[in-house]
Amino acid sequence: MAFNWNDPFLIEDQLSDEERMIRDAAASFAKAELAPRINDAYLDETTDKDLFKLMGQTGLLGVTLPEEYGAANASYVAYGLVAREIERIDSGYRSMMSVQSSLVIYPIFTYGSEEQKQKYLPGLVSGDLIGCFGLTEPDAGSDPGGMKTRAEKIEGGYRLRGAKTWISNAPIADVFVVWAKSEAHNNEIRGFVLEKGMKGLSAPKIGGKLSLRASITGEIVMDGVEVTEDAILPNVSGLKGPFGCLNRARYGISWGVMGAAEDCWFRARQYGLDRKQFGKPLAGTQLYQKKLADMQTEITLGLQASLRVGQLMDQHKMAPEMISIVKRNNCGKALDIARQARDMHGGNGIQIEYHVMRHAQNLETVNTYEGTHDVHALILGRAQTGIQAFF
Ligand code: TGC
Ligand code: FAD
Repeated sequence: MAFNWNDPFLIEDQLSDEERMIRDAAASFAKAELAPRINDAYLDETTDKDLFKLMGQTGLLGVTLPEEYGAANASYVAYGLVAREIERIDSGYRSMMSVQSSLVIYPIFTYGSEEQKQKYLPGLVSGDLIGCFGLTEPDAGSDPGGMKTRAEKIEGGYRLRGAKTWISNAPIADVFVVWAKSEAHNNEIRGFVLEKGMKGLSAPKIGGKLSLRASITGEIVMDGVEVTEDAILPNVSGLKGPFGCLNRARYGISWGVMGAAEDCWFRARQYGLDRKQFGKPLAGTQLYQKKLADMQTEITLGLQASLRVGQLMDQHKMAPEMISIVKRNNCGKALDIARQARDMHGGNGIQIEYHVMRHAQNLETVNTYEGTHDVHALILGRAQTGIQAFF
């Protein structure tokens, strides 16, 4: 049996025909629509809203949802493969997709009323509506239980006050899934679906990011936003609501970052084959080959692990700690790989045309959001010792 250097464990053979088909659609889309846009979008810090519709038309939003909402009813493995292909181009584009799929479509589908599902899901799946997810606050990041946003009971509904920060898609969002402590429910955390244009709701852009520049980020300011009773997500309460969404998004990220890492690895390999110093290709030196071998090893192990977790999710055997292992490991490894690839490109490595430094910059964010590298270590430490070390 010949060794396949870019698929050492034959991941390809472990996918179903349907998964391969969705993966191929995502790869073609990424090549045709994302690759030509990314350099300008990154340099200019602009987000193309039309990409949501284009992703929707290609069937890449909410892929795990049933067909009645216009979705593909695909597996979690397929969702991971989509994330990998999109993040091969840019982590910001994957962010746009995964917030929409895991953090907006998923909670409305899982925790929403029938009316909420009918009202929002078709538009979110087609990309005609853009969604965002507000959990983090200026004083509550790793510790979302410390949130200050409050929902006060008023006649016929609720009045929301508070501020969310670092919210992907917020400035261009039509639909806002926000989490607040509800006074009418013993201050339990509850989810609310807000809509653009509501009185007291604004979402200013956060400018000046040196990372994830192609994905717009903002605040959500709720200055006494009044909503009717039907805005509350009826079927979940407590932190397990937002965490149920984060499980899906973190899992997708574990595949996505491997796509970014693969792009860095393939580019470093090719650069080393093309570039000669001291009379021979860089790829013919021991140090260069050691770095390529490390990249190949970490990516192969990371992909195989995410595939396993995806299969377990599809079999309803997932535990959140499994996802902490792959989110933490794959983000950390992808960040190391991107930094190495930047170094292996020498001076050219800092140029936008070579892509590797953009990936490295992006992965700084991905290693931080959805639970930092260290927070996932604490989740895993607690799971094996029974002692929580957060405080
Ligand atoms: P803790 O006591 O551990 O749990 C409270 C309740 O939540 C339940 N729970 C989970 N349920 C489902 N899945 C999970 N992963 C869960 N983790 C916890 C738990 O069972 C309990 O339920 P109940 O019924 O007993 O009340 O809560 P804690 O306050 O001690 O939590 C600590 C910690 C560190 C685990 C947690 O707060 C944490 O994970 N922090 C990280 C915060 C985070 O990930 N924020 C992400 C914000 S969104 C984002 O970054 C989007 S970026 C998207 C993009 O652009 O791609
Ligand atoms: P902090 O919690 O203040 O952490 C700072 C440092 O302290 C980290 O190194 C952390 O690991 C460490 N630390 C924290 N607690 C402990 C502890 N107990 N022990 C040891 N070390 C600890 N949030 C949303 O809700 N929705 C979004 O769409 C979203 N998109 C984002 C997009 C971008 C570009 C970014 C940068 C962030 C986004 N976030 C979003 C927020 C993100 O989830 C938070 O930034 C993240 O959870 C970390 O919170 P923090 O920034 O407040 O850092």
